Amino acid sequence: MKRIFQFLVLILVSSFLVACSQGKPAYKKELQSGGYKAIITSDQPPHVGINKWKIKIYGPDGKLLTGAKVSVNGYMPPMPGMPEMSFDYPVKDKGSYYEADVNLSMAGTWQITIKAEKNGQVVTFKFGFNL
Ligand SMILES: [Cu+2]
Repeated sequence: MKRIFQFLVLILVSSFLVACSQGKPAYKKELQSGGYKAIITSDQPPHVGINKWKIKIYGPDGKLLTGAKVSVNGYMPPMPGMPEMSFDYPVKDKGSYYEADVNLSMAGTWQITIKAEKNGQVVTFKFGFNL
């Protein structure tokens, strides 16, 4: 009887853990700019290498901004013995979100600029972090 109980608890706990890990992205970043909002999510926290970011953009009306031309740039300021670096990452339009392969090639300070353009309107989101 005790073993059955332990088994049931184990199943309960493990299914809870699975549900948690599926529901919550490892990385989430919310950005605001001129009434627009961008939400970045990823299965992994920022790391050296290719970071797959899902980017959802919302207009001032709160609705998803679809069909925009989105660009993502990563910039690293100059370091001792190293010039500045700037990369434009590939971005795919996935319908309800945009997917960017953000290649953070080394540890250090990164500044990310996300631009979305639609019908002549441009919105720019910026943020930075240390890797
Ligand atoms: Cu550097």
